[in-house]
Amino acid sequence: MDQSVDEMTEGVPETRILKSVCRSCHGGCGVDLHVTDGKLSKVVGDRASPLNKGSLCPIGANTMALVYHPDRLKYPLRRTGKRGEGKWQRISWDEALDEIASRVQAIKDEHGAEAIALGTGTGRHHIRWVSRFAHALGTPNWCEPGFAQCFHPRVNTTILTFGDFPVCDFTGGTAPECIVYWGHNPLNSGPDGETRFDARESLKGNPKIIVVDPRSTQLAKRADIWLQLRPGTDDALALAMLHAIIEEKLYDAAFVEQWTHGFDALAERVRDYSPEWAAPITWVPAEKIRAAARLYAATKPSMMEWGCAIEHTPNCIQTIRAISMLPALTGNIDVPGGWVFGVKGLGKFPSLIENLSPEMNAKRLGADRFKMLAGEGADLPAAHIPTLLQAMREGLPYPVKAFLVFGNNTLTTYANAKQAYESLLKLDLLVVADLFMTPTAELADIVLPAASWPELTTLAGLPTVAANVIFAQQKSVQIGECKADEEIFIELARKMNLPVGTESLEEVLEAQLLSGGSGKTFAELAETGFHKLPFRYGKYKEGGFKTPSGKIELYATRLEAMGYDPLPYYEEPPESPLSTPDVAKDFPLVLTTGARIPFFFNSEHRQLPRLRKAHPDPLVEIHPETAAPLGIKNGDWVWIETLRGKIQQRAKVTTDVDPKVIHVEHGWWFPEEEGPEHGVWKSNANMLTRNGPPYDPAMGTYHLRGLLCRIAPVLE
Ligand SMILES: Nc1nc2c(c(=O)[nH]1)N[C@H]1C(S)=C(S)[C@@H](COP(=O)(O)OP(=O)(O)OC[C@H]3O[C@@H](n4cnc5c(=O)[nH]c(N)nc54)[C@H](O)[C@@H]3O)O[C@H]1N2
Ligand SMILES: Nc1nc2c(c(=O)[nH]1)N[C@H]1C(S)=C(S)[C@@H](COP(=O)(O)OP(=O)(O)OC[C@H]3O[C@@H](n4cnc5c(=O)[nH]c(N)nc54)[C@H](O)[C@@H]3O)O[C@H]1N2
Ligand code: SF4
Ligand SMILES: [Mo]
Repeated sequence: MDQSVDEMTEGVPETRILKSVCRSCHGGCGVDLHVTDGKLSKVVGDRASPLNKGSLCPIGANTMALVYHPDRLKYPLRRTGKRGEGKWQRISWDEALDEIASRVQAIKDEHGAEAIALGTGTGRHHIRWVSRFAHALGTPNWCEPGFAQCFHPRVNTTILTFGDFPVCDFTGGTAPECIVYWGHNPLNSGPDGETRFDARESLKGNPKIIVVDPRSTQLAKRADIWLQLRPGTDDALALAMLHAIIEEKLYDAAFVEQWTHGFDALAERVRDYSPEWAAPITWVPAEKIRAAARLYAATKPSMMEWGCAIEHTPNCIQTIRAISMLPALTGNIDVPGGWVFGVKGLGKFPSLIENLSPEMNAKRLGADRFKMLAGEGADLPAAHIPTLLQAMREGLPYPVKAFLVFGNNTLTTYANAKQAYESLLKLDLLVVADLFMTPTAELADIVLPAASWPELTTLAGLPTVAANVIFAQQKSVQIGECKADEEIFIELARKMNLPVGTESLEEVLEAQLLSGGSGKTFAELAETGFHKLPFRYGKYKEGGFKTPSGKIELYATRLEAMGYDPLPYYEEPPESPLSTPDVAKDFPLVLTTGARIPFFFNSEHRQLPRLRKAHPDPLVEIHPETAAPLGIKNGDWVWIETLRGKIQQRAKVTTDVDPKVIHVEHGWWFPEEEGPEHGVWKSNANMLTRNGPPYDPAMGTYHLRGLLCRIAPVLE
């Protein structure tokens, strides 16, 4: 019997599909959020999205488990017991925001706005809102553990070298002939400005591959040349490759002549940095370095895929400078299939930095020393974390009394975790907004429940900074009383009667769209979820590069003006077999940390059952020749110890690392273990790392990869 359509659909719940973008990593995969009867019913990849073409990685595919996790924070909480005692009282948003507003105001009145610091995590949807709120409050002190250690060193360094931030040309349709993966494993990391799916697709044309990595990754196994260097010595390797390319005249002479500044000075600088000089430092044979230089220079177009490993040692600015000169000397700049410059689909975000007086800007912690992090050399200046922690602990150079943290698990991702802990304990006010009760949130006075990405509306532009694809993020559901960080900032600014920063979210988003290149309103963008802007290559040919000389500055005049060396040079990491042989006697192995795990994002996702099942324990990689004499077998718990402390991880005995190298995973805590610590001291890589000087002279970068350690079996 025939049924009417109305009869057939009666009782069937109605599903709406909202276009959005996954923000569980930096990647930005387009998604369809299915909403049925007010609940999120399905999250699937958007086939139309140019960045993922319908795919989702394991983390994205577990979004429902994140959104509806029973342990999500759902209401604001006020501490009732002693700090860290784990006693909480549910309060209303009004009470929470009133209390934060009045306590922040009291600290500001007594100690000045600079006594209030804001913290956040890497590449979050709200990262720019954190600095905006800080500036609206009048404080220059906001920070993010990646600013001196991740991505921003590359952004700031390339801006002064090339006038803009280069990205790999993934969406232009030209396959690269050669790809260099330098301290970077995008098949696992869904990294800054691309998705792991772009990375996979760029391999389809079967390019030549060069991998610079101390570990034999999937890419290293597939590589034409794998340069297995000693952790922390990337700069020496890059300088030696530059030496070989210049000495053997493998560079693009016409491009260099017309479009670079300071070639002769560079040639002079790298004269002594021969592959033979680099071999004992890097552990890579000289002939292999030359072979890599030859293959790289001869194969075009070529992409330089670089990652955060090059930013995890002091002297990172010069490392980045040296590596970035490889594409520059070979003319792989702004060409199809090479490095390109984005088209800025979004206008500049209103950071409100103009609200700070020059005197207040100068007070930013670290601004006196690290001008590329905290001063005039930074695209968006941020405070230097070790200096900030000192200000919390010792009140020097001035006291910091309040820390408002929006999306960072400080105890896991800051170097020297124990010292970070001691610093937080000295605060008068700690506020943490997060999805879960992390070990850091456990130390707070007030905990705020943050909305996760499918629960909020905002804009995203990717690749980050370059943004040739822009996305609308759309709120699909409301979980408990969770609020988007953006909304929390606006409400706090209004409660505190701040002179700026009180506009509505809609006003800010529309203004940013209007001043970008897309011509779209938010509603128009939301219909398709994303918009791809047309690309143009060789833009520099019209007006030159946006540097003082109009050319690519091999010799960086802006670095020179800030008082730093305008040419790259090598400096041995401050703790290493060569620089501290005394330490190496007791700690003979070289430690590297934090290669990305495909199932977790930094310290997140350990509570999501399917992801945790895929990777239940923290793993330390040890070569069989190193493990055997100590009686360590695959799967055993192992002590890893440095001058700072010791932790346990489970042994993965593997020939993928050099016998002298140990790799530990980062970001570990155990949400299933009892609070307030939740096992944060057991396997935390940052119990091992160091955050003391010397830092990168321009960026303040500290040391996460290439330290000294020893290992021992854990005896039951
Ligand atoms: N799934 C997932 N994705 C992520 C993250 C995550 O936690 N999980 N984190 C995000 C973040 S914050 C970032 S910065 C990116 C990072 O992502 P990537 O830039 O890809 O960096 P990593 O995976 O940390 O490290 C890449 C490689 O560096 C190697 N390495 C270790 N020490 C050295 C060294 O001294 N020199 C060189 N040349 N190589 C070294 C490691 O063996 C590893 O294979 O990923 C982002 N995406
Ligand atoms: N030893 C070692 N340490 C490292 C690294 C390493 O390789 N080795 N890598 C470094 C690098 S490159 C980086 S970028 C940093 C990363 O450090 P961070 O980016 O600070 O990462 P997490 O500490 O994991 O903090 C993320 C927190 O944000 C919460 N969160 C997620 N979404 C939201 C949201 O929308 N709103 C709010 N309010 N909270 C949210 C999560 O639940 C989690 O607790 O770590 C650095 N630390
Ligand atoms: S790669 Fe990143 S953006 Fe894409 S689905 Fe995975 S977590 Fe989400
Ligand atoms: Mo990062």
